[in-house]
Amino acid sequence: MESNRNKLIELLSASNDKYVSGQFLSEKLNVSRSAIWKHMRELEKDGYTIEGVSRKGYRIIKFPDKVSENTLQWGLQTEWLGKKIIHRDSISTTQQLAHKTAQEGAGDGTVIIADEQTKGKGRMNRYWHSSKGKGIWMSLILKPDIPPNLAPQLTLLTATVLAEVFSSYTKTNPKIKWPNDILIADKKTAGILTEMQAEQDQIQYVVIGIGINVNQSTGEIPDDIKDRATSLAVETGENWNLKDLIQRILAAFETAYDTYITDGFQIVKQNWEYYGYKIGKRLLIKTLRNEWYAKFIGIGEDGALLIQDDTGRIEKIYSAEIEWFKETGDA
Ligand code: BTX
Repeated sequence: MESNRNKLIELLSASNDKYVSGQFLSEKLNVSRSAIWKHMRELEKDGYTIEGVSRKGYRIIKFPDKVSENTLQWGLQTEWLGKKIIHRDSISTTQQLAHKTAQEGAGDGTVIIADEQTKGKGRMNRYWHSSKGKGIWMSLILKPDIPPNLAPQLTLLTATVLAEVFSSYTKTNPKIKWPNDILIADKKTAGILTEMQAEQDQIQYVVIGIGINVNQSTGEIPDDIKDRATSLAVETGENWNLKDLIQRILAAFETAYDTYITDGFQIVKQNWEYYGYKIGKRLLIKTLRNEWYAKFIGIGEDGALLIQDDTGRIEKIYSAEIEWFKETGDA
């Protein structure tokens, strides 16, 4: 029963908004046309809106708000990204399943997404809080034909995509804190974790993990990060449809990524600097070895952080080196 239902949704989704005849569906599922009709009524109980027109057939007009492989695929405006989606209600971390799926040969553009992560990962073994149904927790599997040392550029690219979608769709004013935090009103709304499997000079695959706080209320943000974290709902006073947001992000990502692969990093750099947090400010920079003041002047052609010290000398800092940077009062 359940599998027939899924098959039906799949067949209807695949035809987008075109009608699919009852005859075709009953042949495919090997059940009577009245059984098809009953399935449709059941689907409506699950939150689907289905239109049935005699001599034309059926089509789905509206999917339930719930995120699933089918609801995400329906209306997704991409050529290759998210053509395969794996959705889980709950998972330890989407990164792990993404690695496993990639190692088993998943195609470029496969998307792994979950309603909840029980062991969400941040960078350097930090945790990422990923509560059920409140945010977007997803990993993109990519196979870019670029040298492995350029992979960090993909983090910056992802950050610009999120900033653009937040700004145009949710009308917020996002800033990107180098290299991978998206801040709204100075608080972290999204984070990006890029992991890569590569041989010496060739990338096998990259997994880009994207975590976005969407519909948490202030009270739902854990106490230990409350002063540094926020959600789109807190900042806008509205709840956002996760499916719509995911689809917009995937479509925007595909466009930005295709442009990057053909034209290089220049446009990403410009977009990044447009949203860059504290560009032009004097910062306290702290690495594992050192601590000093310098002015943050932008990012380099390779994505490194560009700083200028008090003597005017410009230096590049890579993400592996920096622990944090903070604006000083005496700019
Ligand atoms: P990060 O290391 O920059 O940030 C982690 C730090 O951010 C934590 O130490 C904590 O202080 C704070 N933090 C934890 N959870 C949240 C949250 N929900 N909102 C704001 N701040 C938080 C950033 O790492 C990279 C995050 C990537 C998350 C995605 S989700 C899909 C994929 N799967 C997975 O396990 N990780 C990625």
